[in-house]
Amino acid sequence: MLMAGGLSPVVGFAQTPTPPATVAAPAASEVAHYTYRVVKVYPHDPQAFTQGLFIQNGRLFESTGMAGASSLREVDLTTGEVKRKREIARPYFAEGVAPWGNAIIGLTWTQGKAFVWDRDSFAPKGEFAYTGEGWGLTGDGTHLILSDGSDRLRFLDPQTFKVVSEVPVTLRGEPIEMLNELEYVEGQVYANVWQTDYIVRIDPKDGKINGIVDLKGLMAYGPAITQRIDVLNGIAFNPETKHLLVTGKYWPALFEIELIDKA
Ligand code: DDQ
Ligand code: CA
Repeated sequence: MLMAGGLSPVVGFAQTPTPPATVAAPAASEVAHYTYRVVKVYPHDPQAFTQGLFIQNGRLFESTGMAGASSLREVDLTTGEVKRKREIARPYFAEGVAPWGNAIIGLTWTQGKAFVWDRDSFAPKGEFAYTGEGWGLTGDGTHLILSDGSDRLRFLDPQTFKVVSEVPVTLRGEPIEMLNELEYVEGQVYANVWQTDYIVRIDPKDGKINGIVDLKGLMAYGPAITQRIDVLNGIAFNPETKHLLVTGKYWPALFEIELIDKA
C-alpha cells in the first residue's frame, strides 16, 4: 500500500508500524527527517505537466507529460523560458528523462518505449523497449535507474535497457509505492512519492529509505495560484550549489531549496 510505513499526506510519518516480535525495531533515528529553506523562486511554465527534471553542466532539462502535450525541453532556469523543445506526439505520454553521455533518454508512461535524443539538437537517436510502466528515470554513472509506480527501482544497462538488478523500496521494513520522479544525488536516490508532498531518500544498495523530506507549504513561497495545479514532481540536483530544484505539474514556480534537519 502507498501509505504503508506512514507516508500518508494526512497523518504524516509519525506512525511506526509494529515490528514483528522476533525482529528488533530499527531506531527511528535511522530515518532522517528534513524540512526546507527556499533559496530562490524561479518562474516555471504553468502548462508544463512536469515528468522529468535534471541539470547537466548548468543546463536545465525537463520533460512534460499528457498525450498531445508531451515534450522534451531545455529551459532557462532564471527566466523559465523554453530554449529548445521537441514535441512528443500522441499516443505517447512522456515520463522521466535522464542524461546519458551526450544523449537524453526519456520514458513513456504505458507505451513501453524509451526515446533516445541528442542532448544538444534533440534529434532522435534511437529507442529502447521495456516492460511495465515508466515513471521516473535517473542514473548513477553505471546504470540507469527506473521507477514504475511500484515500490521497486530497476537498474538498467544504459546500452541495452536490460534490467541488471532491482531493489524493493522500504520505510522501516514496509514497502513504499508510487515512486515517481527520481534524482541521483551523491550516492543516494531521491524520489517524489506521487500525490504526496514528500521526497524520500533511498539507499540504492538495499532500497531502504534513510531520509524523508517534507515539502508541505512550498507553494506558499511562489506566486499566487490562478489556475489548476497538480502534484509535486521534479527533482534536479545542482552539484555546484548542492541545492535541489523542485517543481510540480502545472506549477507556476520552480524552487531552489536547501534541506534543513527537522528538529
Ligand atoms: N504518472 O505520471 C504518475 C505516471 C501518471 C500521471 C497521470 C495523471 C493524469 C492522468 C490523465 C489521464 C489521461 C490518460
Ligand atoms: Ca530528476
